[in-house]
Amino acid sequence: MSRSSTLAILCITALAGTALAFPTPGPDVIVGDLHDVLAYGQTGGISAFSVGTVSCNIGNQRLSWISGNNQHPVIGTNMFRYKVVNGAGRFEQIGQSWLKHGFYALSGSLCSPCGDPTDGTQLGVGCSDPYSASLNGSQSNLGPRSQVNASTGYYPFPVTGVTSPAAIIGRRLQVRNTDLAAAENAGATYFVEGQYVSADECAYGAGAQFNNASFRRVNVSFASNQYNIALNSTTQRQKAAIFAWRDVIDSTVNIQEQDVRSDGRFIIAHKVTQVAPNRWTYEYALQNLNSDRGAGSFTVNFPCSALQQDVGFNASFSHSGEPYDNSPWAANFSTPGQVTWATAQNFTQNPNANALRWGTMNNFRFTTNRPPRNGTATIGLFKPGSGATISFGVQVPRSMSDFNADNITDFFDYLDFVQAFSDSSMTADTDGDGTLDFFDYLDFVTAFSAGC
Ligand SMILES: [Ca+2]
Ligand SMILES: [Ca+2]
Ligand SMILES: [Ca+2]
Repeated sequence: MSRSSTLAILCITALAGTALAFPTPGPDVIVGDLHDVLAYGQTGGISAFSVGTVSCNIGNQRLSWISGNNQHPVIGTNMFRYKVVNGAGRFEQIGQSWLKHGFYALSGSLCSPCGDPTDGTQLGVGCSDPYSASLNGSQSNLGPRSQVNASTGYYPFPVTGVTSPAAIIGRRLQVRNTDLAAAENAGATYFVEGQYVSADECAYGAGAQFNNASFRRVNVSFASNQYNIALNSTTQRQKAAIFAWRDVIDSTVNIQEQDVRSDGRFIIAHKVTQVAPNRWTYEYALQNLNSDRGAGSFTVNFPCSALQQDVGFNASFSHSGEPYDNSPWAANFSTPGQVTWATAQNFTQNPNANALRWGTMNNFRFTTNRPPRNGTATIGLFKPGSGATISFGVQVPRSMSDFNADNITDFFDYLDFVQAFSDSSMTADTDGDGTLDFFDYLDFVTAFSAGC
């Protein structure tokens, strides 16, 4: 049995275990700094960048860094943007790169004094290793994401089956110009993210692989016919980019982490914003940190009395010969009481369907006439495995018939509505047009009869 397959099995064993209470020895790589950026220009409406990364080993054992086999880390970078659209904020992924393959670990002291220098085939305990933006953007040394299992850290090596990179943008961190243009993105805030994947640390289990992404704010500008990025602020270590929405932009954003048994982690952020007297925008962002199974659907409660308005979706795009479909997930309201966004095809129909893969984030949104209540969202896992879904609490639209907002529809709601209506209380203005009339009464009775 090869070392890599041994590691993969060990990793799953460790993740499946429950002994998380005590510190686990082992190597633990993090992104200590995003320290360097480059812009390469544009082709066909797409701009290319690269981001330099400095890794640190904060564990208590050395981390493998062997260039000639699959026992070295791979490094991905992403770009994200926050902006306000029609009164509500959205934090979206707008770009992704292929993966830099680590080839030699220096023995630097970025995170702590390096007391364990090595010959370059391992990252010493407490030591750091820098890759410049130029190295991370060197096209011939970049491999596809699709061949990497970010949960176990396994990938075949050497990389095969890839086509030559396109000039300028091939394999690099690609972003559509429309996602960068000042005119279309007034007031936007941009972030880059770096993430290391290492089979070696995964073998020691229980959490070392969940701190491998860090983010940093960048500024975007346009000059000499190309988009440029410049570093801003400082690197936020051990935080996936989705945390920037809450920790940099808006402290009221809710974030939770959901782990898939024997697999990896999803991070879900959401926020409900009242954008008009009778309108609320629900924004959900789902980042797949390192789940190999990926997500194939996302479902939230949506009562039949809720208006469907500005239903939206966003995903970043795979490129440069990755086999994945890039078509957007369609929203489906056909099941009463919920909305589900899903891939165009399931895993059986197409293993390369447009699933939410590791290292990427999707957004789901709608605006409706219903205020929020506590409800449920569900991730449908894409690849088969133990358990098909993960459910967790989020804010969802409250049904019109639940007039007293206690999360159930019963006769008290009817009584309370009739009282409010006869008192000329605007709480009974169910259609939100600012006047109380028979149409409001009709709307409520219709929703009440349907139980939604
Ligand atoms: Ca780690
Ligand atoms: Ca009620
Ligand atoms: Ca009305």
